[in-house]
Amino acid sequence: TTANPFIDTYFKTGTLDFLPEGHFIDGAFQRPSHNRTMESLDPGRGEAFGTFTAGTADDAAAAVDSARSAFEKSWRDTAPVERARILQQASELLMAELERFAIVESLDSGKPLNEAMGDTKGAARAFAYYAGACDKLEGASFPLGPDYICYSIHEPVGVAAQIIPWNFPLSTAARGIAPALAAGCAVVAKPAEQTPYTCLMLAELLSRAGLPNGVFNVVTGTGLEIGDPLTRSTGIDHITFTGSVQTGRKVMQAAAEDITRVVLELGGKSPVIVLEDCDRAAALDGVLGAIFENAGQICSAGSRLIIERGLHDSFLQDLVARTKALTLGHGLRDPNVGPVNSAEHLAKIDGFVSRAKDRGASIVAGGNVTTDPETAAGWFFEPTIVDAVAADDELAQEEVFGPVLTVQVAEDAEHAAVLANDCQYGLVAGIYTSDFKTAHRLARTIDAGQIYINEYFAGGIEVPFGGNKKSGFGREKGIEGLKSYCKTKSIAAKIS
Ligand code: TXE
Repeated sequence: TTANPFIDTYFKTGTLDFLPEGHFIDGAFQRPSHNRTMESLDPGRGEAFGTFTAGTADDAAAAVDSARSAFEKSWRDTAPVERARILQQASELLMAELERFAIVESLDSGKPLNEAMGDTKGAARAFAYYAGACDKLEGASFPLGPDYICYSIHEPVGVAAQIIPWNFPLSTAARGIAPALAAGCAVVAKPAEQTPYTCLMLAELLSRAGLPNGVFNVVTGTGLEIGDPLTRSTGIDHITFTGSVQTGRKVMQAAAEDITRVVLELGGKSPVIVLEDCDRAAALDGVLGAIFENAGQICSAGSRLIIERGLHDSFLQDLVARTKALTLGHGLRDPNVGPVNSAEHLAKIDGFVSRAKDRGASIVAGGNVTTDPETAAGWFFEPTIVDAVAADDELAQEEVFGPVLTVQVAEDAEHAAVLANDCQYGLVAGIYTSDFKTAHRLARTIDAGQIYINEYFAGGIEVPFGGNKKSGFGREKGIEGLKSYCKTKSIAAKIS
């Protein structure tokens, strides 16, 4: 037993009695007449724990209509300070209901409960941050001389679609939904079919926070039946997509039909550079967290360790020891590393590692599919380190999206930067060194949207986030993330 009655109930019954059902459209849960459902699976046990609606293109269209009408009727003209009040209230409700959200998030995605708690706090923080920004969307005035008045205003783009992945269901939703609502947009969200629940719970919470009906809608179902029609809908003015490059390409093509704005946050293969003069303890913690948090299923995971030659042997020895000591288990039991999200995804990770083994890879930790040591169930992959990986090896180039770290040796800082840039992705990069000049020189040289110096995953909702190269384009978070949901209008008047 645990200290939490929800968790105890779940382990006894295999389900939770407060899982939402139906789409959330026009301010209420609605079950469409077709009554089609899908099962949501618990990755820690490999079994279903709930059902949800498998929507159709008609359901997606109903959600878009609801959003458009709410946008035009009132939301776009709601005073910013009123929008701020609602978003702040949502943030406070989320903090008050932290455990309930975190338990569902952990169960649905598989991630350890303390990580899900962190994600839920991050989501609450996103609502608070954008609550504070609602009434600060200032325009500018332009000096055309005494005969003119010329100024700009930021208008909401309209109806924004959010297509959300399964690795951070709640926090990815919040970082898109909060700025969209703050800007005055209405939203239709489509959570991943693997993880629908916290987005639906968020919809109900936003209603309680005072959000008018129809301003935020959620439709659940597959990418093909809900995601694709949303990207083609003429009622959608902005698409925020987080997911794979392959699907991102389809989203961009569909958006091109109607010249719809799109922000794409795609995959990564992010380097962590560790130089000889680094703070070793900080670097060890950083490298471990960068790849094994959320079992490596993070777009910005640090999946390529690039280490200076003189440090390689001793650092790797410590890293391997720390990696082998990590505990695995069901997310709700709060292990160091949880399961991966699905059987298909486990097979994908295993495919990468098996092919590397066939090529004679030097696997110095892990390397195998496994199960929860307590129950012999679930979809787990051992925390894995592969040493001496060539720069052009599949494992150093492709996103594995699992707990698999590659190691490459650099001769010096400049060589490390060359290795870091030798990749199709450019999302983030980590640098560990105590020489601030080297750190900032590398930060300028590396082609990535975000650089972490001496702490991986540093920064928060205040800091613009997004990728270069195949990692996508557009920025979320920060004021830049808010402006993404605005269109600037310039007004020039002759007054003489
Ligand atoms: O992604 P998809 P999948 C990477 C990671 C992973 C791989 C595949 O490498 O192994 O992608 O994951 C919706 N039109 N990332 O298959 O397909 C889908 O329902 C519109 C990186 O889960 O990109 C889900 O809601 N939408 C990543 C969302 O897109 C469509 C996070 C993401 O699914 C659609 C996740 C379509 N045609 C995976 N098809 C990151 N950047 O963090 C699917 N979807």
